[in-house]
Amino acid sequence: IAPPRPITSAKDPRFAPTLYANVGRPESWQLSTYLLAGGYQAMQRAFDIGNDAVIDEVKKSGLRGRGGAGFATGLKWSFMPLNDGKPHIIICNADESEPGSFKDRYLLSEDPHQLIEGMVIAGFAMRASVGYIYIRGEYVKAAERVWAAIHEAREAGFLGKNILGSGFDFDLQVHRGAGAYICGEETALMNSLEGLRANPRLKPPFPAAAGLYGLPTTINNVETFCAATQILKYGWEWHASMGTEKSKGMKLFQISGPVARPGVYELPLGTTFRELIYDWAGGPLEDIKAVIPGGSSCPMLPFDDKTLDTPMDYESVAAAGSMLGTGGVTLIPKADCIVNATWNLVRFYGHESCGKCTPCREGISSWMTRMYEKLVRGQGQPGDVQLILDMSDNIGGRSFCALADACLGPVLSSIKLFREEYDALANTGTPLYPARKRWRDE
Ligand code: L3W
Repeated sequence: IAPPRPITSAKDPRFAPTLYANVGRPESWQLSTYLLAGGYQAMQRAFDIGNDAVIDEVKKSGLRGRGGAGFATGLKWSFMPLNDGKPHIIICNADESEPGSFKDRYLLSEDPHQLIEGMVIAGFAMRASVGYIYIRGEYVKAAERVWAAIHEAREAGFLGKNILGSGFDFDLQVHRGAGAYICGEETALMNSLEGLRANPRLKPPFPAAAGLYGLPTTINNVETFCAATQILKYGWEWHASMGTEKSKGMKLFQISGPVARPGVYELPLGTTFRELIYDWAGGPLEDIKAVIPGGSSCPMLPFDDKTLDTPMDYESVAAAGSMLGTGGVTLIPKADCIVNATWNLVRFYGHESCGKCTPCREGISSWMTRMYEKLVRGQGQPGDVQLILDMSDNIGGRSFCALADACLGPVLSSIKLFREEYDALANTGTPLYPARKRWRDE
């Protein structure tokens, strides 16, 4: 299929989304609509070129995992053992729960066949016989749409035995979570799928060596599987022609906070924060002081020219002192109390900690949460900010999984950027800016 013309800039008038091409179209989630838009041709192409060529194609495309870590997808797929005689499993991590991330939700509910096609392609490449889609419990409509699409795909012969006469057998199951953020951590997700408490497992072994039920398993994010569909549809060269040298392709960026047009924007990796915030999202509605670049666990950056001119790719955001994560950009208003805004996130992580390891259970769920509560209630004391920093020293890098470190992202960056707001609360009990009303307070 002739690829859409690559987009090199957010100002490019040839803007042609692919991942979100069907989102917003009438009945976009139905098989008939998907087929009219060229659906399931990528899968046929995968069968034509063969398993190893599919992995090679994904490697050459430069696709990196879209769930937050940015790990090379083709490399991850190539970790799956060959001819080991064991059943292979693939899992779609659709437990999107990171504050500021809401891109997968619309892929699931508006274009479930794109995901199904990507999972068949991945399953074929990695010699898997079954795939599980683990959907965040709150995404009720998305789960219903995905289930309905699976039934349609089965009836049409796109899932099941001997798909389209290829000799490849593959089926999908949906599993709904029950509202716990930790289930998005890949090893906790596998425990949850097995019916166990969702505690993370030690890595290594990585899932490709011992995953679900101890079998070779590969877990990818929803957007990653959908990108694989587009790569097989239009070819690796098309994908590799967009983005930057090390961060290739299109990405779903999300923007929330006081902007004119919050939402999801499909843009090339390397688009600057300025282009996203001003050209696409219509600009801020009030003065902004900080930007969370990629989901709440990514450290805040100051809202200044340097940040605005930073390209949103994995390397540039890391060089600026944060992470691209899921591309979930959140703007924090100048007139909002930063301590209260950070407390909102600390409460989230404290509530979502699984409690397995001491640094996270005692450090985040208990001490950090209580310190912030004390500060925002005006009961702080001089020395409290230093105590938070000392606690962070004892938590950072010492927890079993990334959740505790994720909480320290906003804590440490907000203290570094806005120390005077913390000191004012700790020393006088009065915030420099009044706190915004937060839904948790209601
Ligand atoms: C084999 C090796 N496999 C790494 C695999 C690993 C995993 C992937 C990435 O966290 C981040 C987190 C959040 N042999 C391997 C290997 N792998 N080395 O590669 O691994 P890792 O450990 O770097 O990251 P992770 O545990 O997947 C994800 C950040 O993303 N994040 C995301 C937030 C939450 C959501 C959500 O709710 N949807 O995305 C935002 O920034 O903080 O750092 O598959 O097995 N040697």
